[in-house]
Amino acid sequence: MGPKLKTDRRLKLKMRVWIFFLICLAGTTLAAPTEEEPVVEEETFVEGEPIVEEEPVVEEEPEVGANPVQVETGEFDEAIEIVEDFIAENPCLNHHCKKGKVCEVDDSNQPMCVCQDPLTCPAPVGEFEHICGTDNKTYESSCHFFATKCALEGTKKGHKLHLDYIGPCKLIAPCLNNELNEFPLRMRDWLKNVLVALFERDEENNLLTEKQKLRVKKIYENEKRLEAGEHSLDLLALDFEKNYNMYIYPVHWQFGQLDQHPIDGFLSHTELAPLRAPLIPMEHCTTSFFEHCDADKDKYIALEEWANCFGIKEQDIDNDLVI
Ligand SMILES: *[C@@H]1O[C@H](CO)[C@@H](O)[C@H](O)[C@H]1NC(C)=O
Ligand SMILES: [Ca+2]
Ligand SMILES: [Ca+2]
Repeated sequence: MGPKLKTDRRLKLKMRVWIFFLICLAGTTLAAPTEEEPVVEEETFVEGEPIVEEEPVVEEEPEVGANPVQVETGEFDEAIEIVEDFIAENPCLNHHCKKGKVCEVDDSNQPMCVCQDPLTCPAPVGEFEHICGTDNKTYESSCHFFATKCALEGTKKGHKLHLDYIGPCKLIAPCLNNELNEFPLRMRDWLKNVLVALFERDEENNLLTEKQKLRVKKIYENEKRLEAGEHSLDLLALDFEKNYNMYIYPVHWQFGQLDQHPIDGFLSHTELAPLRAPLIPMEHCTTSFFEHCDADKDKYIALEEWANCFGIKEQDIDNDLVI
């Protein structure tokens, strides 16, 4: 009943949350692998990108012009006609604005994107919608965050402000060197477990492609596989040594999941955000880990850097495994 057990429990809980999260992530990405449109979550966490980048995007249709009250007073024919004309002509209906902006029509009836007033953001349902910015300020929701960031556009402060993690800002303990070394051990094991879990529930869902299934099947059927569960760091390290081959594919697979916008063999801050932002509050070494992964400090994590971070040997790094 010592502190050891407590730590294990905490790790186990973290692991569950993590696996759940990764499955969701895999679900979203795999569900729409060919679509041009970026996955919404990824767009939410615009991080470290230059302001000039005006990524076109992604929200639901702006709800402009369809005033339900007007539509429902439909007994008055005139009213209906006016509403319909308005809808047909509203140039904002098909005009998408990036996060933090909304569409407005200017004097010559042209749609344009303007900064959203944070006061018009929906009230957050709970603390889990809060966002911690890199200014260590808590924002009520990502809508509030991006609206605020938009208002600062063009300023140095706005340029430096990014979404750091999900949840209210809190004290994040510094990551000690030995903790930093443990991080990839656990993450590697999680990645393998996530893939196996996807494989197990794949029959109806088609979460994995045939090619991916074939690779995971080998891991799944290997009797020497370390089953998902609480394992000491020593055991994880030993298993990595003994069953090294089982870890090669999961590491590549996760890279492919993240390298989507664009698919270029490099992970930008934005591409990493879906993994980073939910993880930081649970794993205080996340930021250090990804910083340290970017060995050449060019702000992108290349496949080689990524694989290296997880202890995959250079001769086993294979672009063809990223599918
Ligand atoms: C960030 O804010 C939290 C909560 O207000 C505080 O506990 C923490 O010390 C702050 N961190 C830094 C680095 O200032
Ligand atoms: Ca990329
Ligand atoms: Ca790099």
